[in-house]
Amino acid sequence: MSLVNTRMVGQIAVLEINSPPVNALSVQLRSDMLKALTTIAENTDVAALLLHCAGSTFICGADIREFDAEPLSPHLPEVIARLENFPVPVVALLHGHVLGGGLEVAAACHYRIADPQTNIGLPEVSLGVVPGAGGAQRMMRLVGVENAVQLATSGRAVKVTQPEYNAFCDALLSDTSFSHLEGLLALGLHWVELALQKGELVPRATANMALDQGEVDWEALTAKVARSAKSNPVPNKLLAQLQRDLCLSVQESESHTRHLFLELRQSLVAKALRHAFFLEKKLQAPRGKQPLRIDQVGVIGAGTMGGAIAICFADAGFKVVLLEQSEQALSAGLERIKVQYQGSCDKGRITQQQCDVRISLINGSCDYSDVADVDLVIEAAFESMEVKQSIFAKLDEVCKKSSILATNTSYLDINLIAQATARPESVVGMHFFSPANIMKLLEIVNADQTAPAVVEAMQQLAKKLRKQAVTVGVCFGFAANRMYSRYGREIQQMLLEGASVEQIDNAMLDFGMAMGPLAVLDLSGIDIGHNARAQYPQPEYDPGYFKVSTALVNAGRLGRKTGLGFYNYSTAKPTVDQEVAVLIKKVGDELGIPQQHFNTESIQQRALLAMISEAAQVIEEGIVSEKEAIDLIWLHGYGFPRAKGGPMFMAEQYGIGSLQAKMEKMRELQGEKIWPSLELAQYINQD
Ligand code: T1G
Repeated sequence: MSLVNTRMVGQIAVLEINSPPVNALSVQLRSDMLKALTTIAENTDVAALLLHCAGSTFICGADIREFDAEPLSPHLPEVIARLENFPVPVVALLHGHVLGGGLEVAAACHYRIADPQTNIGLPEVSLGVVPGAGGAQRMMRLVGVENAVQLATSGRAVKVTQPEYNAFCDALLSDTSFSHLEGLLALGLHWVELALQKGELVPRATANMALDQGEVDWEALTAKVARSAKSNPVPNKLLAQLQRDLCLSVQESESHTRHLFLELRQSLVAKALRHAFFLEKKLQAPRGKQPLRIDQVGVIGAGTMGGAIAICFADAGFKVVLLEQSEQALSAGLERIKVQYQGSCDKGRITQQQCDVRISLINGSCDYSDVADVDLVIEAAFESMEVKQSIFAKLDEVCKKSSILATNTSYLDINLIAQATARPESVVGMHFFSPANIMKLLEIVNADQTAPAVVEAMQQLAKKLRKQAVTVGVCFGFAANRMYSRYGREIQQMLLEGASVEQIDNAMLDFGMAMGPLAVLDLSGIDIGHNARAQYPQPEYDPGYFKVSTALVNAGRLGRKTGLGFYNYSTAKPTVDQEVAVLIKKVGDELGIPQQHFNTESIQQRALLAMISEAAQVIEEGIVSEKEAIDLIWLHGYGFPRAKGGPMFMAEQYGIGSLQAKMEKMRELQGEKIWPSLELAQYINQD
């Protein structure tokens, strides 16, 4: 069955693309488009061609699922050339998302008319490739060199109404302007009819349009792109090529980017970024399921986490009751929220109206009866079992029977919290990551008696909150913090074995982590993890187990909040503090830890090995039901470099043989309990 339909409306040939869910430019669609264009071109009754898409969106790019295989003909540049050189005017009618190859198709059409809500973008770099069919070059002629380069190197989508890009469209269609017409297609057809009557439409190739080079500060642009690209080398590769090719014709420059696109498709970075893309899609909540209704939400605790969680829900349009023990704590919490929103407004991230609306959605209270009718309560109080059990007993008493009771605990046993209620089936973990309104990761903790419908409702809710959710079981630190704690253990062990603080952090920054692990500890507070671990017996088989943190906490070095941690924060720029090196050496000597030489590579390998080892155990114990959850946790919870795909993706690159050998060596050095022998083949793809 063809993925395109064609029909005549008066003198207008309508070519409708219909390839759900996102009209991706698969080889079949490319072929069907070319066949349809050939037929239409032969029809002399045609005065203009209107190209549009059925469904919720225009073309969202090439079919990414085809990137693992050799590219098949017809290739997109053939479709682009046919559209650009079409004998009659071609008008693209745009809605939803116009991304990648979809934007390249639209830019090759002679005119573009759009729904004002349309997003346009060239996200190729976020997939480790570059626009392979002249999108950047044609956009330079439509919206100017700098705007086009920004769009192509950032990978971020923008609204067609954004001033820098509104030259892209010849008209924005909203039914207010044509109230008598039903739907976008009718608006589009009417626009083409009027333009034809006025003789305003002619075939015009974007590639032949003049290029206004303008004053582009390439040096500043290069620095800016490098900063935002983080571990992804592709944006700067594209920038350099576009700068080099500026004086060439679209066709010449396009052939260079095409070559780069084909080269990059099979690169490890592109494979890692594709892995991350499909990971996120695979684990997102299934569409169309009718979950339990959640309109109003209660949040217990207006501290840093509670306030940020309230913001998450208000950002998604939920009414929130924020409950605190005292008026003083409540007004401090509400004030922080106001400041946060006004800050986002002052930075232009939200409008003043959005700011006011979201603040108005969050109502404070010190009276539990105000959460009696909410559909979901999220407890974000002090991390103590006693405190949480008393809160849940109270909630069980006051909340309506259908309310779901969730806890944001990051370590504690949710089964024990649920036992404080008569409705353990309605108790679930909703573990946000700090700052909760920024971090994408959300751990949904499925406790022993949590009802499947409650878990499903939380998965659907996560989508509304624009979170990447993983569903996990109950254990110390659940999946995420358990793995991060194992990574932290290995980091501290390497400190005891002679690696320096700056060596460790620089090695992990070089690896592409968003922050060095010791700088992260200083930011979140060294005492937080220390106090959480203190509630559990220390493992005898691991004498160095977080002994460095213990030593710093005992020395009053809790991190940024005390001005001293692994670094010294008395100056604007944190400095390395010899006192810490002395403290660590003293602990290492007392424990008789054998010293060894470290370099960037050995630190990175050892850290990654620990991540993979703990991940395999988390999968083996069924704490996560899908192994894909591991990489999603690291990418969205701990700033693992996306261009490396995640620990499990990297494990596949390393290969089981070399991993087993490295773990065997560590087991000989540190023992089975720390480095258990694992059947890695069960968890790591080798195909
Ligand atoms: N190819 C294949 N499948 C795709 C796809 C694509 N381009 N985009 C989405 N899907 C699948 C997705 O996996 C999911 O599948 C379903 O569609 C719905 O997506 C030559 C080289 C468009 C904003 O990078 O950003 O063009 O889970 O759940 O939330 O120069 O999808 O149902 O099985 O995300 O409404 C550039 C990627 C390609 C766009 C819609 N294009 N897609 O979000 O739905 S490179 C992109 C998105 C390129 C050219 C180059 C989002 C979306 P399933 P969804 P959504």
